[in-house]
Amino acid sequence: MAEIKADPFPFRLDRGAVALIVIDMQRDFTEEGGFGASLGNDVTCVAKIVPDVRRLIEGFRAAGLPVIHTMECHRPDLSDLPRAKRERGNPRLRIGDEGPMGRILIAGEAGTAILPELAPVDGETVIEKPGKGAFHATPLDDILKERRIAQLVFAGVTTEVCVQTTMREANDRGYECLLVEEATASYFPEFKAATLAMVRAQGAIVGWTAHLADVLRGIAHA
Ligand code: TIU
Repeated sequence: MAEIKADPFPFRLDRGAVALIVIDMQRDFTEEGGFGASLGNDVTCVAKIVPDVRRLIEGFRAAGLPVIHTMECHRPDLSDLPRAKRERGNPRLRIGDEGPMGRILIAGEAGTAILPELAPVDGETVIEKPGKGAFHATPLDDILKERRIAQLVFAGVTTEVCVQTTMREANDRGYECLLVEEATASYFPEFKAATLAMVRAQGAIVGWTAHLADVLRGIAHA
């Protein structure tokens, strides 16, 4: 059992029960012409975390620990896209519309793919999810239980939307959750800061936060 320096107190890492979950590191959220930009966001600040997410993934792989990737996406026939989600807001391009990288947020399209530098390797689980949370309408919980995973280290985008939603879903299902500060980003830096603060408040009410270097040190020595 290794300890990772974390907030609000050290995280006791169980090497046999931990997985990294990388949330939605897709071109649709990090590149011009994708879903994130269609909502009016400046995508440059989320794209900046790619090298740190890569370091985290490589640390897990080097330690022989599981890496799980998620993708927010919908079926080409939009059968898993609630009307409320398609019609929300006033984006330039809606989910399912043809954009410069293919149809927005549709499985199999170029823009929906995970960034090549963070792409899953053989044997890594990829969860395609229609919601913001990765447990909603996916087999994630069954897969984790089958592999006896009880601790989830989180990276990805965006901190207050898909990452926080998934952390809260996981926390309610009994998983211990740790969010890596340098490996997550929001289009709104103040929302990232607020999410980090609210996750670890009240004695880790949702989970822990930790710095990348401390997580890498912890998994290397576990
Ligand atoms: N818009 C936004 O901040 N996020 C999303 O729509 N999806 C994810 O966070 N992946």
